Amino acid sequence: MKNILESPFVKEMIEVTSNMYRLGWDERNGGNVSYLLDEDELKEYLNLNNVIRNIPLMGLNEVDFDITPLLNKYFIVTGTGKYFKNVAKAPEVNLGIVRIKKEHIELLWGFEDGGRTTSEFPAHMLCHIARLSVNPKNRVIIHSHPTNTLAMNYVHELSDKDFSHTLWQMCTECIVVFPEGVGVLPWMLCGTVEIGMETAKKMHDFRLVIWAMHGVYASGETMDETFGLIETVEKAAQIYMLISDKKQINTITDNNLIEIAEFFKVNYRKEFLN
Ligand code: 2HA
Ligand code: ZN
Repeated sequence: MKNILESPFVKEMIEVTSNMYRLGWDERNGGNVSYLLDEDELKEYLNLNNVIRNIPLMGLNEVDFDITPLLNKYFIVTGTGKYFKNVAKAPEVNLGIVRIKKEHIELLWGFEDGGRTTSEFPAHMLCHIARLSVNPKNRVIIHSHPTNTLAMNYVHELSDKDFSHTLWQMCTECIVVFPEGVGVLPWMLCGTVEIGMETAKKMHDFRLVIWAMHGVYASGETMDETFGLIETVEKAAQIYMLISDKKQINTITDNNLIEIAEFFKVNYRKEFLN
């Protein structure tokens, strides 16, 4: 068996959580990450017949929604109550590798202090199901609390169209990075299946969904793509927060946006232009 602490997926989890902590996006136990793993790759590091213990699905039951699309799939995921700050120094305590079953999840590695998967596990699983239905290559869901994106929620209209349009105008390349725009949910109670369902609905159309006054849910085929998406939205929101109370004399016009999108050949959401 290879050493799991040297595996690319554990290293990527450490890198992404450390970066998000250092950027100030994930204070205390804020944020969570889940990453769909390839069984053949995982087998090189773990005996998959060795179940350490079962963990309840935490709000996931057949009445809530159908977990079937994820049955027997493997995820590495951050733990409930765990701090991103601590993942690098104790990955085997702050992270877990689980296999999804109908009635519970099986812990195969990690959560060594008796911990369990993030309280946002229902939302993560619903988002994986939604993204896999539109892109079978999707593997990553990240929830985070990026500072300027949250700040912007307090001072900007929260419709998908208005919010996306403003973000596109804040940096020239935004429309290339997220041509579909972003989805925005109103303030809702977190940790529930309901917010997970609403997020998943929007994830059919957008890779990134904002939870107003709370944070973002982002998805992607790789850790880099997913992190880069949050980073780009956050950068745009930062520009907005730097300029929105100042006299603005220049802008990126809708014609400019069309020009960029056409040059880079991206399929942007045309109804989000004015
Ligand atoms: O898990 O960010 O929304 C900590 C959170 C919950
Ligand atoms: Zn949160």
